Amino acid sequence: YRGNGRLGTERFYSHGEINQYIEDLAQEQPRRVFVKTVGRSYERRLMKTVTITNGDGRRNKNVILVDGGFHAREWISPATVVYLIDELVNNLSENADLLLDYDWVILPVVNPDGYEYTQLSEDTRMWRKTRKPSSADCIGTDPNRNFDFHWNEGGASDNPCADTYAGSNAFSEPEAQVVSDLIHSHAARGKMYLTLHSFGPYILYPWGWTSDLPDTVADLHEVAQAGFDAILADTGTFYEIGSSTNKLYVAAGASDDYAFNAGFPISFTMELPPGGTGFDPPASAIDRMVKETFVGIAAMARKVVQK
Ligand code: ING
Ligand code: ZN
Repeated sequence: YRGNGRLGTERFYSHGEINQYIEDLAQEQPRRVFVKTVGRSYERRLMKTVTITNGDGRRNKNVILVDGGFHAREWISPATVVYLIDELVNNLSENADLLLDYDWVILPVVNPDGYEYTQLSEDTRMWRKTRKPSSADCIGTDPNRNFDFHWNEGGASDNPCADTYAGSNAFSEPEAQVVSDLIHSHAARGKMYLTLHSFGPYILYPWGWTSDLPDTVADLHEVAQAGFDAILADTGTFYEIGSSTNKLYVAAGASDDYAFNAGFPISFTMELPPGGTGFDPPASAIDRMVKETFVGIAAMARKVVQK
């Protein structure tokens, strides 16, 4: 890449390139950036988190946990996570408030096997799930239906060939287990969990398993509103805000419900704007989309930090 600590927004990157990029950042800024291998995917790809700090050496700060790439075809999600990493690492002066009392823990690609599969050919471009065989005839589980909270109670399929297959059991997928471990290891100091999907645009909060709203819905809505306002002012993109079930559909076993239940007081699924057929904005759209989304994420984080 460019050697200025930035990966660039002109194209989508492979999982290997993204891993290499965060390793390079950690080498360049060893006091501020820490990479950890937190697991392996079914096809044994290394799953690495990057933890970004302001380098003051203070330990046990609050945590904002971000992931992307749950669903293979939603390439704009890892691209946005990469840009978020770029900004937090290389633009400390403008983002200092976001790192004063907070560390950011980021997993750019939750489903690397699926992500790589969609990069193979036009035929595989729209794959959603993981790549572990789910039956004699079919492959893959929906990692965002595989979490052990009201697992498979609605909006998920028992059919191993379906795109929303919940899995043979909760956490049947190593990739979902990795995210669960991250959630639990950071829950005590976790203030916001953010998972990036495509496509919306929506900022969704729990619950996905029921149409009931959490007791703290006002807090959730207030933080989401900060993101909404910032993005609208920046580019005019109009997000919708609400609970997953009420804005979209019932979907039990998703990661945001799981993180919220585990102790993250703010937990969002951000569905980025559509492009192409919906899930596949072209490379020419990356720059504008990732910058717009960063404005929203920063505004939401600022609201959390000020609370
Ligand atoms: N959408 C999400 C999905 O997993 C979602 C929507 C998020 C539902 C959180 C429930 C909870 O279906 C996409 N595009 O993946
Ligand atoms: Zn998705």
